[in-house]
Amino acid sequence: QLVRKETLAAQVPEKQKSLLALKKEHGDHVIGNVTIDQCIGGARSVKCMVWETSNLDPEEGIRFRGLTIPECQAVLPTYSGVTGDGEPMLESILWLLLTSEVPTKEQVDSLTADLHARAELPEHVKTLVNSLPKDMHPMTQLIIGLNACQTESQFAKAYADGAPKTDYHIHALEDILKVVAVLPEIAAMIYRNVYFDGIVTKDTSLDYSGNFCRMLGYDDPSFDELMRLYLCIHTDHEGGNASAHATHLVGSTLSDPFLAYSGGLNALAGPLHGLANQEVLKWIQDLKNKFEAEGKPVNADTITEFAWETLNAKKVIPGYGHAVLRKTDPRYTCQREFALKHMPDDELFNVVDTIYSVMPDILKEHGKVANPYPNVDSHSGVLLWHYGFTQFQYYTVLFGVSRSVGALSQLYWDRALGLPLERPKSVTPEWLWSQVKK
Ligand code: FCX
Repeated sequence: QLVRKETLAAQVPEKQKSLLALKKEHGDHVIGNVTIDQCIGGARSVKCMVWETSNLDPEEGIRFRGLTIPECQAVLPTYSGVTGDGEPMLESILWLLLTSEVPTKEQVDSLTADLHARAELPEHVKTLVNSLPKDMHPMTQLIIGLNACQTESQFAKAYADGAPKTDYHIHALEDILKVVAVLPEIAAMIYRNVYFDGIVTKDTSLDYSGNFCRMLGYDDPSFDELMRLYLCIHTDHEGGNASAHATHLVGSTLSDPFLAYSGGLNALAGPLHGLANQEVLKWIQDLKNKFEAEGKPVNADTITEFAWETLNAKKVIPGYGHAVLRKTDPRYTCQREFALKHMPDDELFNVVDTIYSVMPDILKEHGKVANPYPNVDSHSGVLLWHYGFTQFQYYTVLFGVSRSVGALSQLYWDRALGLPLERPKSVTPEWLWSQVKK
């Protein structure tokens, strides 16, 4: 209620006016040019998308509405109610990304209640998710579950009923909050079905993250804090990453937020993107198994040997490198700090730390990688593993729950600002040759 009526909708006219003025008065101002390299090479650094909610600097990393991760940790409401004492609540960051304002604890609590009230899954979705084969990848199950929830779309209904385009953002917001609310429900059903007894137990006296942990079957307050951190830092990474961009692209056709975010989840499920977090754990397990079988310790030398085996086999080191970042990802750093605080002696944390001490030099020596430093996926798995959450095939689902918050906050603004159908120009190789042979 607060997000919708008192803060968010009131901001729309001003922002519409500003973007319109930019387009009208400076529409022909050149902000870059495109090389053949960029055209063939996945459009790296081509500036062709507006993104309200966050910005990624190659050196500094992500800022959510202008705030770095440490700044978010310092100012956003926490579950304890004491700002700075513990991790920000997911609802805090949802509020920030949607409205660009730092919420009060009271505002955040109202959003928690709102999300809990919207969380009920339709019966047909429960039946469908329960019928899925246990050996189907959890991300595939999540995507099927979310697509099936599309029956609830108020945006699709309003469009079919002839809603004016000036109202699209109002209907989109209803769907956006519904998607954010139902994702943990679908995700918990999948986890409990695939690995346990299928029973999901809620506790809506808790916040979004705490309740999600109970539904997954965890009741350690320290794990709740990890989930809060995890969900906050994975929300948004500006617009060009594959999951956010896919959501934005699909949404630009006026597909509703359920369908648009399902598109984003499909992109997240790739190993060069969100699936890298499961790949990191697999890489570490393979490393441990190999050297344990050979009677060797896991240390800097054996990690170096294993890294070169991976690179010489023409495979990537999961969790390292980035299309934009050129320094250690601050999402890695804050997870490392969490580990130093909560699990300094954990065996796998120490393996990850040792990998960090040798991998940048290995990748520099390898000579191909633009960024030899770790990204977010390099650290997230070992934190979950510490709490007994060892089912690493599932890890990307947690990323998927979180990314909805950023990609869909932006989708609200896409509709509020009336951004058009996205349709860049492709060119043929022959046309490219014709340009250089002129
Ligand atoms: N290990 C080995 N080789 C790597 C590498 C890595 N970690 N990272 C990049 N390279 C290789 C590329 O494959 C490419 O090789 P090629 O010339 O033979 O095609 C070359 O180095 C140059 O790539 P680069 O410009 O550095 O990186 P890109 O922007 O093309 O790709 C990703 C960025 C993230 C895809 C790449 O670094 C990678 O594959 N990393 C491992 C997977 C991973 O961790 N993904 C998660 C990223 C992120 F945090 C997220 O979205 O979740």
